[in-house]
Amino acid sequence: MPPIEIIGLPQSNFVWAARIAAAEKGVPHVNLPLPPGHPDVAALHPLGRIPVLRQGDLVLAESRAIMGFIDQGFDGPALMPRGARAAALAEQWVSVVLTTAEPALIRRYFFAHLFPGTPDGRPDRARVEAALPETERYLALLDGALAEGFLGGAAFTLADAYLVPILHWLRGLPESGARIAAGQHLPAYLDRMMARPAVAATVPPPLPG
Ligand SMILES: N[C@@H](CCC(=O)N[C@@H](CS)C(=O)NCC(=O)O)C(=O)O
Repeated sequence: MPPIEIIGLPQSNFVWAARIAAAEKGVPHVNLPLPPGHPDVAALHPLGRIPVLRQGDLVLAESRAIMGFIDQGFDGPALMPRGARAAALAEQWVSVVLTTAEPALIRRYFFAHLFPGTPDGRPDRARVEAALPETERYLALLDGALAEGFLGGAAFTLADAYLVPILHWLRGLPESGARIAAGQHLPAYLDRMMARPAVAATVPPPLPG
């Protein structure tokens, strides 16, 4: 079998989610830590984004396609339920995270800390404050959805692979860290997830700065 490469900086929540999926499935992979926009990434991804999966002559962009390929294409534990009803319920949570929670929590709140664009490099307080209400809202929503032990259910799915990197990065920031710590399910969930072998094996190096 040609080796599987998952291309993209390992700190990217999408790259990490894809790597968690591979590790949960028991599929070995190599990580090429290239940033978005790198010429090698631009040559493979229609939008120059990360992650990209490459295996032999197969090149796949978009984390959901990559994670679906990993789940469907290899032996190992199912990462999405196979029945229509359970699969749809899990997919619903994948979609909630991908389309609404992630942009609010990472792109708007977390990036106001990480990429502030301020002269002294300090967090952009105006952007942080503007993002806080929706950060609170999504963390409360996700907290409630963890009642059965995993996101939206009682077994690990790709929805959890997407959520763990987001929560990991948010736990390191003051406002979101406090909100996670105060959650009913979030702190124990994140501790349990971080202890899973597939997650522990793919934890990226700390973010620069
Ligand atoms: N829908 C894409 C999103 C990927 C994405 O936005 N990745 C970020 C890094 S976390 C990126 O490449 N950003 C660069 C850009 O937006 O140009 C997926 O699920 O793979």
